[in-house]
Amino acid sequence: MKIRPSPLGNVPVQAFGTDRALYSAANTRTLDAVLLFMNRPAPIPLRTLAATCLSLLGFLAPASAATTINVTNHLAYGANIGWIDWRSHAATGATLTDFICSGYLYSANVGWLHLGNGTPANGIQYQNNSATDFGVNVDSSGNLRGSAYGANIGWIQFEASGAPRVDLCTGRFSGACYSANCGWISLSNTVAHVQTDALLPGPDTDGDGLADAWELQHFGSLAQEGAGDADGDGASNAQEHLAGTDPTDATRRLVITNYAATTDGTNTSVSWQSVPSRHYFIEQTLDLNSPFWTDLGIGQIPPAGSVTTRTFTDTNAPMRFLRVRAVKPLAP
Ligand SMILES: [Ca+2]
Ligand SMILES: [Ca+2]
Ligand SMILES: [Ca+2]
Repeated sequence: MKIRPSPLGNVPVQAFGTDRALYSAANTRTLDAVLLFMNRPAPIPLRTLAATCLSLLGFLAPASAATTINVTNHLAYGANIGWIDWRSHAATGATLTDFICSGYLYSANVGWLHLGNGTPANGIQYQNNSATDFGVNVDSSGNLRGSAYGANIGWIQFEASGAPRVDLCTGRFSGACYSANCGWISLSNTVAHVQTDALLPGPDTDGDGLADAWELQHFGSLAQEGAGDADGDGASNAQEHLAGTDPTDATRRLVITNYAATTDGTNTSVSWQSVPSRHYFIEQTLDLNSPFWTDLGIGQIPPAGSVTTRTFTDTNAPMRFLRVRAVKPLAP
């Protein structure tokens, strides 16, 4: 097996420029908070109004192209080839977006491994049907699927049998990928694992606040605008983009689906639609005329499937308003 004497020499110069262009195009944007109000039970001493909202947290553009892999947790392991570094280089190491991986891994024993060039032909994900459109994709559940390539060892498959995956809330990898020449490569074991600090949104070339890949996946073009509401469900395209919901499915949006409270309002239960890639906060205010929203005290809530429910107790009050806020844990 040939070992390359100068690994950096294998990294095309073009890859640096491509990555910079890719991640500098996203724009800062704002978002109205309150999306929906639920009917409050009446008459009761404590009147509670529930709402959902989205957070802008973390949807700002990263300062520059760089690997998203964690400084501490960046090593995979193959019994036949040893350690593989996913943070092989600060600029060209592995980078993850909501849709794809790109960049280079490095093994002292087999050299550079390419995850993909970051520019899939269809603008969404690699098709893995040609030598110019290969790479590893990230699906909406965090599964890593596709093919990486090493000049010295050939294709490395990310497929269901090894269940390679990134946790969309923690960034931690699990499972394994497979090389016909080198065997299984574990992304997580008892002494090391790979972890990404962020899932980047990818480019927004038309500057409408919607990542291009997200627009293309859902609409097939970049014609939609953030302020539009393609499925007419009351949540704008931009709001659905932030909440991770389907902008073409009127049954899916960040919305409170069930609410219940005891007559004194001290015991309350709230359910809302949730997605795997978002965490949630329940916030309250006692006055909608000059609302000052505060966390209810539960803290950040991970999703529990397509619907998440929390039951909580609180003191009595003349009235109390609740809302659910979505955040993307791995926003850059
Ligand atoms: Ca866009
Ligand atoms: Ca909508
Ligand atoms: Ca929708």
